[in-house]
Order: sequence, then structure tokens, then C-alpha cells
Amino acid sequence: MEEFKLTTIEEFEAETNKLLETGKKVGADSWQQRVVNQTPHCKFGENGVCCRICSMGPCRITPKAPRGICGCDAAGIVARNFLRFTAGGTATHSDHGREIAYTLMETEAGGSYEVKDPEKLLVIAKEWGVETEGRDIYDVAHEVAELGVMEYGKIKGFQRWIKRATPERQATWEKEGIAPRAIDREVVTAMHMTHMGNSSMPEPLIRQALRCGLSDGWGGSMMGTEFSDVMFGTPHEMKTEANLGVMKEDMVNIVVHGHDPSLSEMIVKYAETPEMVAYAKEQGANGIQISGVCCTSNEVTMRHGIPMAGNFLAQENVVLTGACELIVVDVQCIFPALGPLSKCFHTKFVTTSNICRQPDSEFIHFEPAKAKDNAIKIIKMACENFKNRKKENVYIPQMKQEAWVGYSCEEIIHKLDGVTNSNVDEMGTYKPLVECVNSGVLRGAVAMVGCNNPKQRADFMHVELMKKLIANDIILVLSGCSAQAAAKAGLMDKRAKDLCGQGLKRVCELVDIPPVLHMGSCVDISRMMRLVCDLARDMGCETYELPVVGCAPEWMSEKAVSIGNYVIGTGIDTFLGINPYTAGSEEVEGILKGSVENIVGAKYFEEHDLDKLAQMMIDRIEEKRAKLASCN
Ligand code: BF8
Ligand code: SF4
Repeated sequence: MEEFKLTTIEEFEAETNKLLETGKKVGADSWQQRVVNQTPHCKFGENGVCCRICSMGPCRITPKAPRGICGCDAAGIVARNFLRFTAGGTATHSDHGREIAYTLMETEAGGSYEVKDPEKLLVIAKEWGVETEGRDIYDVAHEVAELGVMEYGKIKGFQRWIKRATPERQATWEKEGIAPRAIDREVVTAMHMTHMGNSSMPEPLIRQALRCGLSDGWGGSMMGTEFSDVMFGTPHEMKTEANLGVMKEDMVNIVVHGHDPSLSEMIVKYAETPEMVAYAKEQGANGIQISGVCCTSNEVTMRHGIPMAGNFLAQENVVLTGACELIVVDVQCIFPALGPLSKCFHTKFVTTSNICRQPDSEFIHFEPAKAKDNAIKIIKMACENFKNRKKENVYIPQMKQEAWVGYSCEEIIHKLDGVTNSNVDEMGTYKPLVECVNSGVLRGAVAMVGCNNPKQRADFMHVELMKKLIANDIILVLSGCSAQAAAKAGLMDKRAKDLCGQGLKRVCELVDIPPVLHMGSCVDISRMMRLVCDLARDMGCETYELPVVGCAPEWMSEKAVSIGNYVIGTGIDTFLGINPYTAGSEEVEGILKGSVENIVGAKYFEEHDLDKLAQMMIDRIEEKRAKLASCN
């Protein structure tokens, strides 16, 4: 077997530089260049003290001008901006969940969309009080989907999924007035509160940010995750590969990018048919290679082992290989640069959603009811484009790593059941994991999530933090672009166990897992929320007492702020490597990094230095362990 070695960030960067050279030859622009043009950033924007929510402004806070024209101070402006940022993220994740619910309504036996995990559907139906006895599974699916869509605008009550949280968590949310109501309402309330002349006190605004975030994590995102599992299958362990070397020179390369699996599932399904493979061969290729970027990639890798070409800041790289016949996108995190960039190559850039219209793209409106026709049209377009490739522009970096993926909660339990074997009491629970944590074999866990961002060296914080944490016997659960950073580096190879402390290494060997577990896309952080609540139950403690923290070292999107709010709202401290435009108000920072703990039992930490950030997480985990030991 080939010797196992991680891919270093220096190696990533050297290959990226070669791709940028190709880019220069064809007159392409790049984010690396645009960052230079955009920096240094505006300080007012960076500190969150610029307000333009009414046309008396824009107002900017300085020591000489401590209030806007309406009299709002820095704390009010920063907190309003923070809430609007959150609302943007909640809306985005949740609308993705809504689209998935609408797709679930289209399911039919033998159709493009089917119920692949009826067991999971029946669990949800039972939780929601939907009659299942003697009914056709598709009738149940359609009723559950309709109830799901109604969660967005329900006239009273809280999100149905919050019943999955621990009773203590639910009680905290109700007591603090932050239990999430209708998802759309939480977003609208956020916009209403932040309109000119409404709230300008930080604490109420931050409470609404928590509530809005919770309607995402325990509402819209959970809808996206659960309904996708019902339709496309709950992920189970499988092997795949990651990094640009997964693209193939002799094949038609189709890259799927975005978030909503309704489209990418269809591309995968129909590209594998003999007709489409034959079509690719007629065009002179040896077949069709699908790979992915961003969360759409996470969705299809978790369920089908489709290889991951890269993450957010690598999206331009796939085009720069000169070997991408077609990049098809659905929604979110898609650079508007892709259109003009594709024009420098033979690449077709196909947009498919009215939510995401981009310049220099070909628009093929993707509708679940016409899924098959749409998918075949896109696949054929890619095949026909193979002949237009310019050989002199092709350079695919031969860099890839093996990765094990597919660790849904169900799969983690399934793997743990494999170790408990005959111990019936422990089957179907996290008890073996709990024992490892209690005994100190595992010190704790970090949920590492989120994007990459030019404000940090791309992927560096993710990968280096992971290496430090696993060496300290801390297991990692990952999602989003963080998961792809790990996979590209090789940390999802089971042989990465050799980089772990002795305790974690033993666990990896016993359970047969890598030390960093791919749990899916960003909406799948809802899986992590379930995991911590179920772990807390199995450990007999509250979520905020667990030696578990969240970390987004290179985050960039509004969605990440929404996530941060529901993660701390669920009682899990969150460590950030980038400030959420709140540095302009000590009062706001004081709440987010201090007194919010009195409300939800967890708070934000921020640190930009790698070593310090790693140590802060380790210290916090050890502090929680010490407290847990003293209460037991
Ligand atoms: O939702 S981690 S760059 S791809 S926002 Fe986007 Fe960030 Fe990647 Fe997925 Ni999440
Ligand atoms: Fe300025 Fe107040 Fe208007 Fe904001 S709301 S732009 S601070 S006047």
C-alpha cells in the first residue's frame, strides 16, 4: 500500500499558483487578485459601525461623531447589523430546506424522486403525529412534506423539531423567550426590529439573533437534512477521494456546485446511465466524471461517494484546470466570477435557480417535475463540449487523498453498535462513546465547520487546528467547507489515526473510523445538534456541560453567523477565527463573548492566532471535563 502522507497547505498553494499561471495566459481574473484590489477594507464596515438602513445616512460612528443622525449609538448599530447578518443566513439555509420539502411533495414510486429511507420518514411521521397505519408511504411523505412547509408560516407554537432537544434546552428556550416560532416570522421579526426607529438596545437584538438562528438549526436546516435523507438516503460510511486530482483528463468533467441536492442527485443519477456514458464516448471521451464543490459536493459525496474537487475558495480552480466541460450550480456560495472565468475557457457555466441568476451563464430552470429532462439536457451539453477543450490550457494537479465519509448520527450509532456487539443495553446509543469520554480516553469533541476566507490563509486554520486537536485526543466532527479542507489534506483517511494521541488512536482502531468525521453539508450541522442533545441524554448532563465546542476558524457567510447563534443557543461554545463585524462595540462584544452565557449556557470566543485558538479550545474542553467530574 502506498505510504500515507498528508497533503500540506504549501503543496495546495504551489498547485494553485500553477493554475493561476494558466489563468494569466487566458486573461482570467482570480479572487487572489481581487483581494489585493479590495484591501485594506473599510474600517467602518469592518467594525460594524456603518449604518445605512435609512436614507438620512449612511451614518458612521467615530469618537467625534458617536451617534447617527437619529441618535443611535455604536452598540445599537453594531447589534442591528449583527441581527440582519443572522437573518440573511437563517433565510438562506431555511429556504433551501423549504425547497427540499417541496421536492418531497413530488416523490412518487418509480419517479425521479422516491422515498429511499422509509424508516426515517416513519420516525418523522410518528414524531409529528401523522397517521401511518395502512397508508401508502407516498401519502405519508406528502403529508409530512406539507406539514414541513407549514412550519415556515405556522400561526402559533414553536418549531416541531425542537422536541428533539433535551427537556432542559427546551425549557431554557421557553423561559428566555427564544424558542423558535415560524421560520419566516423569525426572519421578518429580525427585519422589523432592525428597521429605522425600532430596537437599538443590544441585548434584545442579540436575543432575536439567537431565536432567528434557532429557527434555522432546529427548523429550516433540520428540514433540509431530514427530508434529503428521506428522499436520497441517510448517509452511511463510504470511501471516496478529494482534491483537484479527482478530475480526469480523458473524461467529460461535470462539476456540481451549490447546496440543494435536488439537482445534483439527478445529475448523478442520469450521468451513470449507459445511454449517457455511451453519449460521452460518442463525443470522444472515456466516460463522465462528476465531482463537486462546496455543500452540493458534500451532499453527493455523503450519499454516493462522488469525489470532492474542492471547497469554496477552490471553486475557480476547477475551471482553471481547463478540463471542466461544465459547472452546474444551484444556490449559494457561487462566485459571480465563474461566468466571466468560464468564458476564458471552453467551460459551460449553467445556472438553474431563480434564486441564483448570474452573468455570463446559461440558465436552465431546474424544476423537480421536469428533473429527468433537465438533468439529461445538462449532461448532454457537457458531453458535446468535450471536443471544445483546448489541450494547451489543460493542467489538472495530480493531487488527491482518500477520504471516508458518510457519518450521519445513524451511521455513528451503527459503527458504535459494531463495537458493543453483545451488550444489548448499549446497542443504539452513544454509550460506548460516553465511556471513552468519561474515562478520558477521549478528552472531548470539536465540531469544526464553515467556509474558508481570504482573511485567513485558505484551509490553513482548518487543517492545522485539526492536527493539533486530534494529537490531543479530541475527536472532530465536520461539515461544509471545513470537511472538504480535511478531506483534501488526507485527514479523512483512516490512516490519519497515526497522527492522533494514543486514546483517540485506540478509538479509531476499535470503531474503524478516521479521527475526523464527515457529517455532511452546512445544513447538516443540524445532525450535530441532535448528536449533542442525544449525547447529553446518554451522559446524564446538560448540553453546556459536555466537553464539546464548535469552531468556525475561516468562516465568511451570513449562514455561518446564523449557525453560530443556534450552536451557542444549543449550549455549545463557539470559537471564531474571524470577527462578525462587531468589534466596533464593546457592549455588543461583551454580550456575545460574556453575558450571553447567562441566557443559553454558552458564548462566543474569538482568536485569530492558530496556536492560541487551539489552546483556548483545549482549555475550555478541560475546564468542562473538570466541572463534569466534580458533579458526578
Ligand atoms: O453552506 S461552508 S463557503 S459552501 S457557507 Fe458556503 Fe461556507 Fe462552504 Fe456550504 Ni457553508
Ligand atoms: Fe443613520 Fe439612524 Fe438612519 Fe442608521 S437609522 S442611517 S444611524 S439616521
